[in-house]
Amino acid sequence: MLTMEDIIRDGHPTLRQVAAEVPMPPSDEDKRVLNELLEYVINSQIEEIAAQYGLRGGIGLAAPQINVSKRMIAVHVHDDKGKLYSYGLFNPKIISHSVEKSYLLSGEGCLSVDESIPGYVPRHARVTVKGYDVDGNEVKLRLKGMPAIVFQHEIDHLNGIMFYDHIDKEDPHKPIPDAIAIER
Ligand code: K1U
Ligand code: NI
Repeated sequence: MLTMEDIIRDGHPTLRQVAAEVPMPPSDEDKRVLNELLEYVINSQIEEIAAQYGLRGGIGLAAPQINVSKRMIAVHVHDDKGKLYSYGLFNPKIISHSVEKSYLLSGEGCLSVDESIPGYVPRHARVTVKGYDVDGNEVKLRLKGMPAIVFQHEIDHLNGIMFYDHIDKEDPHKPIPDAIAIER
């Protein structure tokens, strides 16, 4: 199983690379890595397991964060109605998005960034994501709220983009016009 020792930190060059597409159908090795990513985020949200292995809680993880430069992400997060979005995806792609933006009032965190970096991270309020599950079946998801934010954060990792790249450097809490503010 993955632990924090497997997660590379800000400054590591892999986090700035554009990750490679995963050939479909996926190899057994690529399936193993995808399952490990999802296992990490699930385990990290179970208090006893997180404490036992020193896992920092996470709601998403992307393969480049474990120094695997391939297009794979895992997300395990509830929306504001309590609906669980638990997915491991190969080659996730935003195929359409709203013009309207949203952002987390408390800002974003990242398992590859040890310090907290305050500021608003503007995201698309709604996205449609297409990808492939661990068995190579196509998956299409319409997302809003927190799940939409997390998928965009993870897909950014596949393109070498960190959440703080989106924060206004002069004024981190500059109002984002017409955007939906999300509390959590
Ligand atoms: O990709 C990552 O580094 C994981 C990151 C994902 C993320 C956080 C916030 C906004 C968008 C994407 C995290 O999971 S940081 C930890 C976190 O936010 C959290 C952990 C446990 C419970 C609730 C939140
Ligand atoms: Ni991150």
